[in-house]
Amino acid sequence: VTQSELADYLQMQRTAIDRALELSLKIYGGQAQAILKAMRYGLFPGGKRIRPILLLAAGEMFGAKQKDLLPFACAVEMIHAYSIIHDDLPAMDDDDLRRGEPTAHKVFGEGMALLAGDGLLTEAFHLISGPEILRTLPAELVLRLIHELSHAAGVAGLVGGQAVDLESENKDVDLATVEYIHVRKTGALILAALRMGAQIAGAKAGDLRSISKYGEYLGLAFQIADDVLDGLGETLAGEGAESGHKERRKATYPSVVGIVQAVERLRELSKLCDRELAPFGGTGESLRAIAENIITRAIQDKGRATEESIS
Ligand code: GRG
Repeated sequence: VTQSELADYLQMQRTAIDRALELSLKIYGGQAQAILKAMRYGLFPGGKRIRPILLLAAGEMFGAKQKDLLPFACAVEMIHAYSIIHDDLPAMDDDDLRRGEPTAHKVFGEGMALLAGDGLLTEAFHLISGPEILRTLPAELVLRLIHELSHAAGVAGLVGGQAVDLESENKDVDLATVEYIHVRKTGALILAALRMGAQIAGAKAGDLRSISKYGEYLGLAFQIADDVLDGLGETLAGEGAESGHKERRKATYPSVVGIVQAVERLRELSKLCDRELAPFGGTGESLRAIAENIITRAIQDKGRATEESIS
């Protein structure tokens, strides 16, 4: 697919996800309006929506209907939104800006931001365990999906990765620790999204294994690409355009192995993603194009900068 076809595809999926997210919070009324406003602030306008898009792409690739996938896609995005709200709090990354706008605690106060994150995390599981889901999917499958998602969100995933990240601040860490953090803090939810989509579609065990491998490579590549694009190998985390005043040293791939090695690792991960998708031929095209878009953008950007500095 061309870049413009991919852009259209991503936009179409984003529109479907946004609509489903809107509807999922409409069920609450009355006194909960203040907390709902803070939760919605974390969700809208949102970012790239890459995790729910990956869930839809993996599910549709194996023939699932979008309407069966959407609640799970929303749940994944709600967990992402919660993690961002909490990550921005003064006790964590202490950021004033997110996606160019004031962070949730700057607008609603720390208490309400904390609750908005708690609300989104809880709502994610409420949404995918409701009676409407059980009308279309077998309870055993739904239970497995809930188990996988909570695994990715918990100590084995987001929370565990974030904890080691917090402990590693301002310390010299090795590459193994950086990968440990990335795989959990960033990779786990990406992997879970892909696996959930494939399982809702009833993908065969071998196909699920390939998608999982692709997910592991993409999850790691996503964080390395993010750090490479942020130039975190050269500057202190938090010094970037978004926050402006924080001076904490963060464990990143480029800061440990250097930008050239980080870009090399991205190239390697890109090949590995392609290798896992090759057996699917044209059916795997959306996942292939998404990986290429994430990885190649960072390679091109930094590759150019590095070549210029060498020559
Ligand atoms: C348990 C109190 C408590 C907090 C936990 C789990 C957690 C907070 C934070 C995990 C955090 C985190 C921010 C991971 C970073 C992953 C990452 C690369 C985020 C940026 O993702 P994008 O680029 O963002 O998909 P957009 O803006 O597109 O949504």
